[in-house]
Amino acid sequence: MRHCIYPGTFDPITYGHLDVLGRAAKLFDKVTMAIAHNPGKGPLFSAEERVEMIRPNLAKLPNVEITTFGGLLVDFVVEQKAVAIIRGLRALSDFEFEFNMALMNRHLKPEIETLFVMPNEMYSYTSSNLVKQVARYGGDVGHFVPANVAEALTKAFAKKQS
Ligand code: COD
Repeated sequence: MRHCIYPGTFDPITYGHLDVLGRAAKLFDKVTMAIAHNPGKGPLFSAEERVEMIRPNLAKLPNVEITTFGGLLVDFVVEQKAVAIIRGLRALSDFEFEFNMALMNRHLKPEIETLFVMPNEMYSYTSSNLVKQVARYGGDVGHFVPANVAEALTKAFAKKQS
């Protein structure tokens, strides 16, 4: 069984992430979405909240599982008996960070491949950070994230202001 890991912070998940996930699910027998706790990034949502937000959006992808992880990504990939890491590439600006991370992961575990997937170009300017900025000031993010995520963003920012 060909199994890959799609890791990220996903704070929050966007249609761009889901586009990449759908493409990976067609290529592999099994995809595990791995939500990094990533406290260093100061996420708006806890890892558990991110999982709960993503889960309803996986209904049409029966070969996708979701979980959280801490520690080194490559250790998690080995523990899961997966063969590859999937990452999304939106534009040239993603390249340097992704290139360095892929080479470091290869240095740590040469047997694990990193594969890059391009989302539909309509998502090339979507990012979790921009979505959060728009939502923070009351802008409509419905074009970029599923309805349950837009709702969670509205609630999270309302709570921060109160
Ligand atoms: N369209 C398509 N892809 C997108 C979009 C979009 N609109 N937005 C983002 N993406 C891609 C990103 O390029 C990335 O591939 C993926 O979606 C997830 O993005 P993020 O931003 O949610 O996730 P990151 O980049 O914060 O994830 C970083 C990791 C958690 C993978 C990394 O920090 C990690 O591996 N941490 C564990 C510790 C470790 O092993 N560190 C050493 C790594 S060398």
